[in-house]
Amino acid sequence: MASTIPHLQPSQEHLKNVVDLRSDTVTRPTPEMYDAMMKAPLGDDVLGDEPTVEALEELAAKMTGKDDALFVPSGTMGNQIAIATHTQRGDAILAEEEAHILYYELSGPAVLAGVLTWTLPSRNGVMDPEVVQKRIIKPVAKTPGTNAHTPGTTLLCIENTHNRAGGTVIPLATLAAYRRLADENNMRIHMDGARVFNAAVALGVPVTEITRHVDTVTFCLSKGLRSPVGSLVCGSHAFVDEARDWRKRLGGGMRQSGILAACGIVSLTQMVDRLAEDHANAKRAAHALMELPGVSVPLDTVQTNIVLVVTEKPATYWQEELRKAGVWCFPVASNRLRLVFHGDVTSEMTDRAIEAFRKIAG
Ligand code: TLP
Repeated sequence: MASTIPHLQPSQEHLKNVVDLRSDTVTRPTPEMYDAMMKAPLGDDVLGDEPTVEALEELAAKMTGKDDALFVPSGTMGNQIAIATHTQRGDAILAEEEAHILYYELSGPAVLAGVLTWTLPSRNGVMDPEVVQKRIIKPVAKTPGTNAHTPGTTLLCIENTHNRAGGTVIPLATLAAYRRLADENNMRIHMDGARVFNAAVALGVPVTEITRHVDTVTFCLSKGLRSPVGSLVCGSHAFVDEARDWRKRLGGGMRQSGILAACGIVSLTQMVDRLAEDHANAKRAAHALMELPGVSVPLDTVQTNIVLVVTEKPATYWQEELRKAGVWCFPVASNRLRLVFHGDVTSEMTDRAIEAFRKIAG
C-alpha cells in the first residue's frame, strides 16, 4: 500500500501543505483502519472478554515467535512493564547510553522497577558484545553470614532500530552474541523494538529472525505501522501473566480497546511491507541533502526511515526556516535535526522537503 496524503478534517485545511517529518508517531489512521474500527467486535479487556484485543495479541505473539503478547497503550509503558517484570528491586540492568528507555522515559527504570542502570557506549546504537560482557556481574545467591556488595546484572536492554542513532539496525550476528552472553550469565534480554518491523524490512528477514534472540520485545503499532495508539509486549506465558499485573498497577488496563486493536490488526497485516517505501524516501532525501552546503548527513546511519542532518548553523535556525516553508521537524541536538519518513509522507512530499532544504541552503 502506497503512502497517502493524511486524512484531514475540513477544520485542518491549513495542514494540507505541511510535510510533517517530526516523527512517524504523527501518522493518522488509514481508511482501512476507520473501516476496521467500525466493524470490530468489542468486549471488556479488563474483564477478559475483548475478542479483537485477543486476536491482535495472538497475531503479535505469532509474528514475533513468542508464546503470548499484551496490548498496552504506549511503547514507553511496554518497556517499563518489561523491565519491572524481568527484575527485582536493586538489580542492575545494562542499556546503551542513548537508549529511549533512559533518554525519554523519565527515569522509569529507577522509579518503577527500582533498578540500577549501567550505561554502555555504542557505535551507531550497537553495543560491542565484548563491552557488554565486561559489565555483566553474575547475580550471587545470598547465603547466611555473607555480606552482599555488588548488584547482579539480570537484564540487558537493547534498542532495534535505535532512535537517537538514526534508525540503525542491530546486525543478526551481534544479536546472537548478546544471546550467548545472556545464556552464559543467567541474564534476560529485553528489546525495545518500537521500530523492529523497520529493522526486519531493512534486513529482508521475517521479524522472528530478530526476536528469536531476545526473551521479550516491545513493538509499536503507532509509528511506521500507522495505528493511532498502541504497542505490544511479547514473551513467554509466565512473563505476560506478570506483565498484565504491572499493566494494571500502572493504570494501563483498557476496556473496549478492540477499537484500537482493530487498527493494530490492519497495521500487522497491511502496513509492514510498505515500510520499504519510507526507507527509500529517507535514502533519497539523505543523498539529496548531502549535495547541499551548510548541512551533512552521516550516510552510514541511514538504514531505515530516519535521517539525521548535521547543520553548520544552529539546528533551531533550520527548524524555524523549514517550518516557514511547510516542513516540520525536530532538532535532537544543538547541530542535529531528525527527519522521520512515514506513511503520511508521499514521494512527492519528500521532493518538497528536499526543495525546501535547497532553498534555505541558498
Ligand atoms: N519515540 C518518540 C519520542 O519519544 C522520541 C519518537 O518520536 O521517536 N522506544 C523507541 C525506540 C521510541 O522511539 C519511542 C518513541 C518509544 C520507545 C516510546 O513509544 P511511545 O511514544 O508509544 O511511548
